[in-house]
Parts: sequence; structure tokens; C-alpha cells
Amino acid sequence: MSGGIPGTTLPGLPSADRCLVMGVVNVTPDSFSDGGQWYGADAAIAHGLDLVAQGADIVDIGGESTRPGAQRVPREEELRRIGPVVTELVKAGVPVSIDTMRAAVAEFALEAGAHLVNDVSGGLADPQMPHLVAAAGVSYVIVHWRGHSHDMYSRAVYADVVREVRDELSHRVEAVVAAGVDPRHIVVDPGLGFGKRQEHNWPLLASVADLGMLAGGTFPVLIGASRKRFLGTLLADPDGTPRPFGGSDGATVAITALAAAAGAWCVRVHQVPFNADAVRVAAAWRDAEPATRRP
Ligand code: PMM
Repeated sequence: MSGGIPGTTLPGLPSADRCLVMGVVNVTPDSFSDGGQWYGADAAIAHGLDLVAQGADIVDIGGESTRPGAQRVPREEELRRIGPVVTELVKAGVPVSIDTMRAAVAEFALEAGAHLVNDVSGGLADPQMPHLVAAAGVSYVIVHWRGHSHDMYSRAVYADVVREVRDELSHRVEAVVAAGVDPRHIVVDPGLGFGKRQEHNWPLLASVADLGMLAGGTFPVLIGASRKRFLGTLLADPDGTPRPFGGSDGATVAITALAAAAGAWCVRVHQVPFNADAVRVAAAWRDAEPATRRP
């Protein structure tokens, strides 16, 4: 059986017999994929509602850019950015995920009604985070991470990237479970682009089918490839000029289809419509496959 598990039910989140689609709302002036577009609260709220109308199952709201080289924003500023957006989208009935490394920001969002904490540091940036998640009883995305964005590439050194990411994710799973997080609430994510170069992301994607088999359990897998730099590099012009971020949406859709067919639980994307189609194609594909040939 595949290590990824579409159809897994996590508390407060939608469940479907297919891979879920998480639409991204970056309330930041400088995210590498869509920086500045949804920076104002009104624009961000309207964008979140549009993503749901287009087929997003979950909306992921973030107030701190993690693009390579980014410096941290102060906590108060992160709270100011995400506050009204989380509050209004929850009020509108949207399943909200909070993309933050800070327990104080997650706490605000959970009190406002968010159901998922998406922590790109996997609990390493703020040691209070796993305790907060455990006490709240919500779901927790643990992303593979080796350090903050300002110098993430200095840590992008791997002898065997798949084995090392799996081992390090296993340790994080064990640590957050030791802090009280219910293993049934954990989602794992290989953290494409986080301390990983072009050549590190592809083997991780090719391993989606069993990336979730870790630390003695099987966890749902989230994949965030959308608009990442390694796609622009793959699609570079003959002269080597990378494709701009918006020009890699077709490649994102292709990854969505492949990851969903391999059993990913959810994909995190900036453009929803074609990805929402792709997860349905993948579900039909999986359903038609003889069980013995499933990845
Ligand atoms: N990537 C970004 C932000 N949050 N969360 C998860 N779980 N996985 C990711 O790969 C991920 C994330 C950075 O991308 P963006 O700034 O373009 O949204």
C-alpha cells in the first residue's frame, strides 16, 4: 500500500477520496512566488474566498516570507498581517491553515478557528509550537527544515537526500509526539526548496509514495512544489534564463498529478483551478489501477 494516504481524515479538515488542494494566501510583500499581490487584508481575504470558489479544500495563510535569503519579520508584524485574514476566512466557513513558525501566531490563529498548523520548521524554530499544537488537538504539518532562510543553502549538503530527509523527519515526528502531539494529527512534508538545491528536490518528489512511512507509522504527505525556483530552472530558456515564477504553473500541475497519483494527501498551490482538475484525474487513475501495481 502506498505511503501517502489520500482520504485520511484529520480533525476539522475536509476529507475526500482524492488528494486535497491547499490554496496559498501569502500576506507578505516579498514571497518569491506571489510577493505583494495579496499584501493588504482586503485583497488577501478576497483572494482566499476566490481560491475556495475555484476548488481549494483548505486555505493556507502566511505572514512571513521564507524565500531564500529572507530575513525574519517581527512577531507583531506577522500577527498584524495574518490577523484579519484568518479571522474573516474562518468566519466565512473556510478551512484555514496557518503557515507560521511562531507559536504565538499559531495560537492567535487557532483561537480564531484555524484547524491546521503548517510549520515549515517542523517545530524547530519555536520549541513551544509542538506543545501548543498538542494542547489544541489540531493537525500539524511537519516540514523538513535545516535552518532559517537567510542562509538555507549553506545547509543544502546531502550524501543521500531521500534517506537524510526521511531520517530527519522521523526524528521530528518522534520529538513532537514526545511533546504530546497525537500521531494521527501529523502530516509530513519534504520541504521542497528549503535547504535543498535543484538536484535535491527531484529525488524527493520521486519518493512521494513512501515518504510518509516514518518512525514506525504512516503519515499523510503534503507537497509544496508550486512556483518554486527549481521549476523555473527546469524550464529555463536555451540561454539558461530561468522561467519566471508564474510561468511554472503548468509544471506545478504536472507535479500535482504525479504526486496525487503516487498517494500524496494534499498539494499546496498558488493557482487552484488546474490543480483541482489534476487531483481528480489522479484519483480516477488510481481507482482504475490494479491494486497490486499501486505505488
Ligand atoms: N513552501 C513555502 C511556504 N510554506 N508550507 C509547506 N507545508 N510546504 C512548502 O513547501 C511550503 C510551505 C514557500 O513557498 P511560497 O512562499 O511560494 O508560498
